Amino acid sequence: MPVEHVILVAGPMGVGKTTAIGALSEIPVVRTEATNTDLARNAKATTTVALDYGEITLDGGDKVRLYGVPGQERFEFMWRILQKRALGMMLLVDDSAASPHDDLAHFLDVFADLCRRDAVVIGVTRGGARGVAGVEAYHGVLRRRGQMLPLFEVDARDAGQMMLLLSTLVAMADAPPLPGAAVGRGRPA
Ligand SMILES: Nc1nc2c(ncn2[C@@H]2O[C@H](COP(=O)(O)OP(=O)(O)OP(=O)(O)O)[C@@H](O)[C@H]2O)c(=O)[nH]1
Ligand SMILES: [Mg+2]
Repeated sequence: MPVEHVILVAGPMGVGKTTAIGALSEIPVVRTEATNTDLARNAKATTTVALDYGEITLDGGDKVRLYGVPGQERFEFMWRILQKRALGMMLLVDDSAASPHDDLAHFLDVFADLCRRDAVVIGVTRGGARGVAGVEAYHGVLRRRGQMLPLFEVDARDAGQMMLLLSTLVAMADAPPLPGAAVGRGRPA
């Protein structure tokens, strides 16, 4: 019988969360944009101030409710509440930001509940320039933290790439834990 899943899309301000939900959703995204009052952090004109919402039906008929979590730090209380009821999270990190490795570590700390459940996939946006070495550096961050989470370079505007992230997450949630596995459930090559 088809079931419903809640999946969060999280990451720093301006990383591409609303864009990613728009790329995936089969309904018009319910957007909650307002004028950005934190121009020092990010020069974008508007920012998400409550949850963005989109929906997608998977091949087997399961419905995914996608919630875009506002990226500004002042919403951190909301992040902590939401992760309790989510099946998993797509965490986006902007490779062109000032300190993207610290951003990754910070979000993995805040969403520790989901990480403990191995229910997180990471998408690195605006990469490209640094190529394989750039991706390897993120794997280094995860290794040092003892967290083997799937990580992909993505363009949040690309529905196919975002679908790969989502499918990976759903497959991880469906898979039984590996016997004796302390961390992670494998990652793509
Ligand atoms: N080059 C590039 N641009 C992107 C990508 N994803 C989003 N953008 C652009 O970046 C800008 C910000 O994207 P948003 O989707 O609003 O970012 P957000 O994470 O929802 O931002 P907040 O809600 O303010 O936290 C938009 O102009 C997008 O078109 C990406 O993967 N690559
Ligand atoms: Mg947004």
